[in-house]
Amino acid sequence: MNTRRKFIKLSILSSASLFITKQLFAHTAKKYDTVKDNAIVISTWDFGKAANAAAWEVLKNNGKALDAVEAGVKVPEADPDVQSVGLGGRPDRDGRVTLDACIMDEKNNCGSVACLEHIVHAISVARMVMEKTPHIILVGDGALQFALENGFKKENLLTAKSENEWKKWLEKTEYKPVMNIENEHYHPKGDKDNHDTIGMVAMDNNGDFSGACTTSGLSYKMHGRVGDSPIIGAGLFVDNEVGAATATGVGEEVIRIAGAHLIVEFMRNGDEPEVACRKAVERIIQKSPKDLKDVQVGFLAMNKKGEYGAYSLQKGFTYCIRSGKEEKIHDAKSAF
Ligand code: SD4
Repeated sequence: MNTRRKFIKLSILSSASLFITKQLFAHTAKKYDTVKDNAIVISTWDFGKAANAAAWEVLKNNGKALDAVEAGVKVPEADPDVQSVGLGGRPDRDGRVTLDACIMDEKNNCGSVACLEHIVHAISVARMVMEKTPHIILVGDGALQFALENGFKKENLLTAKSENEWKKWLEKTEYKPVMNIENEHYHPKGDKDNHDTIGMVAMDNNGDFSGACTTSGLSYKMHGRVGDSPIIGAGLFVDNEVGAATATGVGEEVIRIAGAHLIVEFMRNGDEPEVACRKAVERIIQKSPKDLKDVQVGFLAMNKKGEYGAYSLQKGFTYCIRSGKEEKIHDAKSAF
């Protein structure tokens, strides 16, 4: 073999081995990426822990954030003991359990249902609105009709426990929706049931975000009242370039400032999640025409780096986080 041929052969061999080495490293790097715990899920209130566990089953197997958040929030929806979401949710003042829910993915697809009755998994109906219709929001009878046409089962969501509490509330015939703060009338100190909506945000191993939010809304609200939870930009917002945010508490205050969208925009401008949530709470304090003494609002957010944070108006807002490294319930800082 002359020198030139040898040189070409060597060059081919070394290019091939470089290619193989690169492929090997690429493979290792990809594997490392996958196990380096991109995946993370956060959700509102203590009941978020069980919801996160279900979401984590999807995320840890490299599932999509969209599937994770749906699977996650279905847990409290199906739990009759969680009296602020889905089955067993507290009714409106007419005794009707009406559900609000929305879902949003990494491509800005979104779907929502509001004032939906008789269907346990409002979040799955919202997802179906997103995936099977040209619309984003279906409400009331139209949402129910759509759900039934698509195979959802009609159920009675009013459990004996929630019905009895509602009847007791009726005795006072005092119209004051119940807030999720410790309150001498509804949630005496130490009452563990002083929580509300589940809002959940997840990033999957691919680095993609989705969010879901589902609730039976303010207890004993006026029939037909819709809160922030099914309103994209208020109760939930996802921007895959930036992160996502969700809200819980008195929806009127969250809608007034387009809370979740505002937080994502604060993060887009460089704020860390907790700072963004705090600024949104401060915006409510600045702008609300209402007396906020008995009003709770909690915000929860996560950015593309997997950093997360929360902030609330009043003390008592908790949230849960689950990742490859951490499973924890946190107390949010508050303005008051
Ligand atoms: C709403 N943010 O309907 C929801 C849930 C709630 O107190 O009732 N929070 O306003």
